Amino acid sequence: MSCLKDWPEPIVRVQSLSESSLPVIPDRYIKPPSDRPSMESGAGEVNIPLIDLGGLVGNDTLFATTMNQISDACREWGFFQIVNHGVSHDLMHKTREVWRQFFHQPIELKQVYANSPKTYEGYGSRLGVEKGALLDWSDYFFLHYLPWSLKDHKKWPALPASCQELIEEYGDQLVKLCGILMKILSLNLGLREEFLQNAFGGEDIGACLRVNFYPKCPQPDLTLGLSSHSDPGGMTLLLPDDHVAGLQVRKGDNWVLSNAIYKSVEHRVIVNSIEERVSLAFFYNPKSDLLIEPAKELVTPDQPALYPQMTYNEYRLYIRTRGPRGKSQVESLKSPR
Ligand SMILES: O=C(O)CCC(=O)C(=O)O
Repeated sequence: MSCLKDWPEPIVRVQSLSESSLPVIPDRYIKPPSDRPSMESGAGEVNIPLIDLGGLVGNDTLFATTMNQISDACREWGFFQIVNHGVSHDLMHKTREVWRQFFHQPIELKQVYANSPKTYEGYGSRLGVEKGALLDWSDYFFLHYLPWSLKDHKKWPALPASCQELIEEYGDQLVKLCGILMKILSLNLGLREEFLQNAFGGEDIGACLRVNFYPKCPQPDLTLGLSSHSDPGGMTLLLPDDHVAGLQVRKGDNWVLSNAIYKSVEHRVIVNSIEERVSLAFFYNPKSDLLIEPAKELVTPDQPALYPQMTYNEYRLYIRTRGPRGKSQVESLKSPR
């Protein structure tokens, strides 16, 4: 696959479009009718699982119930909400707000961090490098938290002054939580508790943060803040905006390491004309050069490996070249049967 050097067209910051008070959005952001947000949602009938992780330190019955709830949510949804997860609420609030302040700084301060598709690190406004592709209504900041060799404070915002310290603290608490969840996910698959963490590279796992900024949009019914996709990594911890909704999830497909026993949810983000939205997606990923394949214990004659082996780097490059496209990218990799 070719190396991604630069964006195919000059980058336009969505925030500057929003702030210019255009009554209509440029054509590049108008999605085909089939991809536009549907206004009548069946959300009223659907209950996204909400799991109290406090149950993991409760008595045996509570522990077993909580483990089952997580197992069901991973198999049926690939997505769940958690409470009593141990991450400080004050820290979550401060980290999200410091990022909001980052995006509200003058453009010159943010442009210093303008990113390229080579690593995606920094301040960005598009995913994918296809010339003429339709674009999403959002800007973002992407950074590496782990491994240590990729973590570089010089690439993190120097302002607001507390930003780097908050990212450090937030990342530390999220890595701990991911470690706990990896054990639970392993046990629920009938694997040793350290299985998934080791398969991800043990101490050398990767962790990245993408902070999404969805500016107000004059025609939210024609576009998306983030097109439908499923995250390429192992697990994502999402901190949504505390008062502006936007995330939509679909009950969808596969997760490679578990040979599709666990789902990787397809999701997208809608925008609105009244309020901006900020979300923090923390990606817990396999070490980039490890070969990813299903756990041997989960492959049987009846359930052969669904995908060919590949490294996480190869897979991510595949996704990054074409940008978010629902599940089509993972589907296209399926082994012939
Ligand atoms: O903004 C959101 O709620 C979701 C963000 C997301 O899906 C992502 O960053 O991959």
